[in-house]
Amino acid sequence: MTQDAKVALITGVTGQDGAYLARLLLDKGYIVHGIKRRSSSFNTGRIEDIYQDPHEADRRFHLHYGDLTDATNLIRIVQETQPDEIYNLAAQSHVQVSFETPEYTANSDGLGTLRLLEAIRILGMEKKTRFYQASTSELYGLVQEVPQKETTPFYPRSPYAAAKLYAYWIVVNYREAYGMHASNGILFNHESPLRGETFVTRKITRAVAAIKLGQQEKLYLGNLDAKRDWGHARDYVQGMWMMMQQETPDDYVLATGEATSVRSFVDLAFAEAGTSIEWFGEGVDEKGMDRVTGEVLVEVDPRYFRPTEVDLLIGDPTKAREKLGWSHVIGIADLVAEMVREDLTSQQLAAATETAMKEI
Ligand code: NDP
Ligand code: GDR
Repeated sequence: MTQDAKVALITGVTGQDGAYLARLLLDKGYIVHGIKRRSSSFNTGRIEDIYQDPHEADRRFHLHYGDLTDATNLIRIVQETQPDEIYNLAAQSHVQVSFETPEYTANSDGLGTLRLLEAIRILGMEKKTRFYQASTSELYGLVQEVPQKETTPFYPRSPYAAAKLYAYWIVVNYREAYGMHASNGILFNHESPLRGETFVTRKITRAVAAIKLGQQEKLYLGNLDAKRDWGHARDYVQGMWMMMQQETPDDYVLATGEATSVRSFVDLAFAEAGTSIEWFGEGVDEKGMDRVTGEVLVEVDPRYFRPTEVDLLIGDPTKAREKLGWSHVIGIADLVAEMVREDLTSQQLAAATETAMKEI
């Protein structure tokens, strides 16, 4: 079968982007190895449909236990899998959580990247293995320039962003020092129905579905004024792959070029479910009510405020468009519609199953 197939290793394969990227690479004929963490409960829900039983012949999707905090484990996996391309997507990726777990976040997101680069070097694979680093628009942090592009100065505003800043620069350094094909994708927020439930977009679409189905009364949120450049993960993993196919490594912004506030995202999500929201009050007292029934559906809870906030992220993807031929396909309206639709369907299904179980 796959004698000449390219081999990819994805860290963070059980996450949102890992799941989309694994599918994309399998569709392109790659042999895909993914690193998953040991967990006391299943953490492979997002990759269930591409999972292949170890007993299957001609298997192209393989999972390995591993962790970015464990150097010897990473060296062994890289040695065993001999990847042509490594996509380093694993991270403690929640900005607010990074204020609670700053040292762990630095270890996995910052030093974890170094460990993988060192694994490549220790094994003498600098000329064989290309490296993609999941860098982030959070590097821009405190607004220095709008829209943000590859040359915009960084100003990280969280332990997560500071850890990712180290990772960004160690990738640049290994590229320059050892001639490695290592690239940073500076990706602006990208979402999907597979988005983690505690990121704001998914928290909103899940709550809209639950409120619609009578399973939840209210949605509590933090800063409604924050603006993000939200795209769809499916488009962004395509850009990651494109970076790895370039003759020379480089750093690229992937973004839509359009920013939306958290408040407007709420409006769009409720509208998708047929509810129009009217806002009243100010600051922590601001509320969103159903324009028809007058019922308050959204409230601000300061517990979700961050010690230091990133107010506005809006990216300029010109370089990616000109050099990679990449641009986003799915806009904010379609993204919100897909997320709300999927959450309504899955929660309806869960409710029906629960009822059926009670009737047995
Ligand atoms: P997710 O949080 O959905 O996935 C993170 C993945 O990393 C999960 O598979 C998780 O495993 C794994 N992981 C976490 N810690 C470790 C560790 N110590 N060792 C090994 N694996 C670990 O993130 P996304 O898919 O959304 O993002 C992918 C990458 O892109 C991340 O690095 C993120 O920081 C970055 N990024 C994301 C953006 C976005 O908008 N989505 C934008 C810019 C950058 P488990 O499933 O067990 O928790
Ligand atoms: P972000 O995503 O911090 O941009 O990081 P998140 O969805 O967590 O926050 C976006 C904005 O919404 C505001 N917000 C809330 N956020 C959460 N999570 N929960 C709330 O209740 C809430 N209310 C308001 C936040 O303050 C923030 O301004 C994501 C992650 O995927 C990172 O890994 C990635 O690097 C960046 O995107 C680009």
